[in-house]
Amino acid sequence: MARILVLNGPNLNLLGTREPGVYGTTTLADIQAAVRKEARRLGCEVRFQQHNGEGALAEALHDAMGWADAVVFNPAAYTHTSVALRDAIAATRLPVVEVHLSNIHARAPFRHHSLTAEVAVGLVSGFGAQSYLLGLQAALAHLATRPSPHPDRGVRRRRSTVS
Ligand code: CA2
Repeated sequence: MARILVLNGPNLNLLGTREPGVYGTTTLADIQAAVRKEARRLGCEVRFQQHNGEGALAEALHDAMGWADAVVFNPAAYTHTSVALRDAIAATRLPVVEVHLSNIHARAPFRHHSLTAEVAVGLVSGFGAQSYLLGLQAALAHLATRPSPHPDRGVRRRRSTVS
């Protein structure tokens, strides 16, 4: 069974409690419940982490190398500023699907560029909480196209037989 880290960056712990006009009324706990339900439907394991600090996010990515097959990551404001997280993603060599609640390209110009998406396998942006479900689906679809880095678990390709 594929194991997926769903990782959230700074201030996303405030979702639903502050600035509902920008980010809506759905809380991070609501999103996690929806992702857990989707994970059950898709047959994968999900673990959640949220950190406000860049170092803690980098450590979560390092730790994921030891157990995760892929990461669904909303780096929040660090998306646009963090060379450290960009390098951490590249160093882990884990497939990372970047997700955003809002469409970052429809917002202020400073949000248009993502440093982290440059090293992600792809980006889902603009679908609210649904972005996380689409991100999870994308991560699993990506894993299905390649052999698992963990031979004892995860998504494995069937060995073809030659007669
Ligand atoms: O749209 C997204 O998911 C973002 O990653 C959200 C970030 C923003 O900096 C990115 O450009 C796009 C901001 C997350 C802050 O969340 C808050 C939630 C409630 C109150 C205040 C901030």
